[in-house]
Amino acid sequence: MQKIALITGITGQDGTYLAELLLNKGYEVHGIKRRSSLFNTDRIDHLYQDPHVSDRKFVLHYGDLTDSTNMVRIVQEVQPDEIYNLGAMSHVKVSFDMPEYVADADGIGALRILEAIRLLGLTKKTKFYQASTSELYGLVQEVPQSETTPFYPRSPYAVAKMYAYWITVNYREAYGMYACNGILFNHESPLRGETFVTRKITRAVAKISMGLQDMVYLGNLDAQRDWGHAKDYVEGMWRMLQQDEPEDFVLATGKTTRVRDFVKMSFREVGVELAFEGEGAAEVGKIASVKNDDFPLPVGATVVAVDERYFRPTEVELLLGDPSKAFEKMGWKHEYDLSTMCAEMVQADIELFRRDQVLKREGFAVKAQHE
Ligand code: NDP
Ligand code: GDR
Repeated sequence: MQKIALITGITGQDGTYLAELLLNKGYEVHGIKRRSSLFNTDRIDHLYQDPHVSDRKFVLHYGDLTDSTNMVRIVQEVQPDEIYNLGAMSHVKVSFDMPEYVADADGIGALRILEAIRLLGLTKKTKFYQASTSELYGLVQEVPQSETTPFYPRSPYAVAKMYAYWITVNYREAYGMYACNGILFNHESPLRGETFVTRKITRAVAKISMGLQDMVYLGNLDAQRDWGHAKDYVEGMWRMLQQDEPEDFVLATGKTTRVRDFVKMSFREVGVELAFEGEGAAEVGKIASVKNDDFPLPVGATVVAVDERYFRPTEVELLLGDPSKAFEKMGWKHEYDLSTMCAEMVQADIELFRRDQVLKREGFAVKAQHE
């Protein structure tokens, strides 16, 4: 029997990789996309099937996690075997600017889907995956962090995700639903949103190396993250819904890296060694030696500066996950290492900006997007 999956957040990084994975496994995949004034399906356009084609395997529905009736209608129409709730306003810093909306979409959004499953009598049919996060650990209580580490959320985003975490556990216990939380540590890829730190860095490195940008402003360079590759992590999400019993799992690499080291690693990919001056807020990074002769900036040029506008009112300083439960029970482990992923991201961004480079060379204005 062909399985049917419904993915919220299908236009995002993880939604795209998960849709690809499930289509390859023979699933019929439905996704919820938001109405926007411009096309917002760039990442999934290669999966698109014209609505006039019969027997489609990839179907998009307009919807929003803040709209209960819309959720009920879509779940009723699709009758999914599996729902992956990946939709969220997922930027931690931005959540301080729009906390109420984030509580609604990221917190109550999960409840809306769980209620749709329950009210439609699908509790025995439909399995539910909640995109929980290592941000739940927040202020360090224990290292490494595992399924039993206490939570201490440090942002409106994390607090909203904490509600979603517990309501998922509660519906599992109260109604016997197959519902689980994947507590995922940071995962990145060439499809990562442009304002998350890794992608912001790899984009900047690509542009600087191509003469399209002079420098990049960053926030806290001392934060430490357990970074994996999104492709590995969507495989773990799927495995969580294929177990005999629903359980919550941490997915992580078990290694942590400082933001500054990711910056160094990324510049190394274009042949540049960076020396940082001092530590902390006033720090300015300078090129110490330029290895490639044709690098557009001189030795000693400042390419990284710290700007406190990127600091968070409350920061999560250290994330380091213990993925041993996922390995023991599901045989899951990460395949990509950080330097391979970093190289992939920098090269993908260089490819992306080749067009801009030609335009600039021919005298056309090139749009700057530094956020
Ligand atoms: P992205 O930000 O790339 O994607 C988020 C998706 O959610 C987009 O498709 C977005 O749509 C959609 N969305 C936003 N608001 C709503 C809403 N109100 N209703 C419906 N859909 C909405 O996130 P990722 O792919 O990186 O992450 C996927 C999920 O996993 C998120 O829930 C995130 O919080 C969580 N997570 C991510 C981790 C990571 O490191 N990537 C780690 C742990 C958890 P649009 O394209 O229109 O904006
Ligand atoms: P995070 O990811 O907050 O961990 O949430 P992000 O890449 O935004 O930040 C990681 C760390 O880098 C520091 N930082 C900067 N961050 C951004 N965005 N921009 C900067 O200029 C910058 N400079 C330094 C941050 O302070 C932070 O410490 C991601 C999201 O995908 C969440 O949805 C997910 O739940 C968690 O990962 C796990």
